[in-house]
Amino acid sequence: MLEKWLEFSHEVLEAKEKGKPIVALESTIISHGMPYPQNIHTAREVEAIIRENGAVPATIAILNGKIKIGLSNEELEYLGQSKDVEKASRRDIPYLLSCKKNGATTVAATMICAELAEIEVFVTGGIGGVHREAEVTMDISADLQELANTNVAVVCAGAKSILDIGLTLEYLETYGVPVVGFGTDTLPAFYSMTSPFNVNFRLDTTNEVADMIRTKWEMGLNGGVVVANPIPEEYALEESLINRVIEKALAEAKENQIGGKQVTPFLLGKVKELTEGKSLAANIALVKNNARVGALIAVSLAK
Ligand code: PSU
Ligand code: MN
Repeated sequence: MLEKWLEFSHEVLEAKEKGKPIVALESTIISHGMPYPQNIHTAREVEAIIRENGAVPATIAILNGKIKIGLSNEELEYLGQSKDVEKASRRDIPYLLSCKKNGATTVAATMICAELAEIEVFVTGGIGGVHREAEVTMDISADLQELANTNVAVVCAGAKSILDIGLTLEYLETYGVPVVGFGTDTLPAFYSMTSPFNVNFRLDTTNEVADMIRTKWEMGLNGGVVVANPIPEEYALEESLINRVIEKALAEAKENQIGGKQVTPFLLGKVKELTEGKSLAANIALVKNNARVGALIAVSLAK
């Protein structure tokens, strides 16, 4: 049944047959998270880092009504350049498939596709979460419900402070999603190594992280795990700068009455504009750092 929708690249198919570790990658970050051509360069570099660390990358997207697990160069290029690729989260998948459209998968949608493809580890930059003032707007990313239900470990650099990080942690706690700090006691805030919030558990090696993930699923405790990996120090942005910029971006979003799935891409775009590209360099560095850690976790899990 599912074969009808899933299409594996040769590389990923071969990895599956040989039981090699595989790491899923999202495509919203390519189509809606970074500008061209940095998006394509980063996507390729991230794939290369995963290979160098002993795993096989599987970038996921919806193309022409198929869920692609592993993309060709041309497909990556298309996702990076085309202006008519939808941002695809859980609710968008059936429409995009049945109408044979193209979609760049968010964390939520990538988790769904990774689970269908039996891939246990997924590397990204930042997860969606509970937005500031969500008590009025009810803007809570579908990523959090996916983390509650879908058996994929997500390696990220924490949550951006465009979100309400405290409420995001409360939400994850309610749904039993462990937030693990990789070599850190505090939850990183994407552009910075720390935030005012603690992680639930600190683990210092990828073997320990893999053991915890395996234990969760062996216990039948369904749902994801957040592995929070801080941005490398030399790329971290000054917190006063980033806070100022985020306040400005949030005010502009409000002024322009941005809503629904436009909110996150709008805020990310503004932050980039207002930091004159510094945020982009940080974003690229942290994703690459996550790729290394995610690959090593996948290797440990495959042992
Ligand atoms: N956070 C980032 N960069 C991103 C995203 C989030 O720092 O590119 C993307 C991810 O694909 C994430 C999505 O799953 O935005 C969340 O969107 P929303 O808030 O609409 O659920
Ligand atoms: Mn939202």
